[in-house]
Amino acid sequence: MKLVLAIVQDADTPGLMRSLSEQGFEVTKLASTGGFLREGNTTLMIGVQDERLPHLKTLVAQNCRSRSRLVTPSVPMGEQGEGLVSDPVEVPVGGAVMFVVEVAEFVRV
Ligand code: 2BA
Ligand code: 2BA
Repeated sequence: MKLVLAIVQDADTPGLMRSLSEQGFEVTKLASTGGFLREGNTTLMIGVQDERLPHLKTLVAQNCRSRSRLVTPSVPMGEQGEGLVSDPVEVPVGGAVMFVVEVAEFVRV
């Protein structure tokens, strides 16, 4: 068994949760925050049998799309040179980031 930690964008979460549920995957949903953008995202914990892992990855890929966000880098006061005044930069986000971890034991008491 594997534990998949999937970090997905909030906008993709309802569709992905629906697909996972329809396909019989069990999921726990956590509200999370990206360390770089400091914006909300969603972390899904999915305990899955090894043979179903490829199917899970396909569903995540189908439901999560890449978007770009404009971010204004913060330049400390007094360090702004001519033409360097915090031009927004485009940052790609997603589709999704997945960590796949070996599960030593799955216990339900
Ligand atoms: P954030 O940390 O808010 O990052 C959002 C996007 O900003 C990232 O998209 C990446 O394209 C960019 N980014 C992140 N850190 C950067 C940096 N130091 N310099 C330049 N650009 C940077 P994704 O890679 O698709 O990641 C989406 C979210 O997945 C991240 O949100 C974070 O919550 C999580 N994540 C990604 N990689 C991770 C990792 N190695 N460990 C834990 N969480 C991770
Ligand atoms: P929920 O997903 O809200 O599920 C509540 C209960 O509904 C489950 O209890 C189970 O009896 C039933 N259930 C869930 N998915 C089902 C499905 N596809 N078909 C039929 N019945 C289903 P528990 O098994 O005691 O799980 C309690 C909570 O633990 C779950 O809440 C979920 O948050 C988490 N969980 C359980 N197994 C998981 C796994 N493999 N991966 C991630 N989270 C899991």
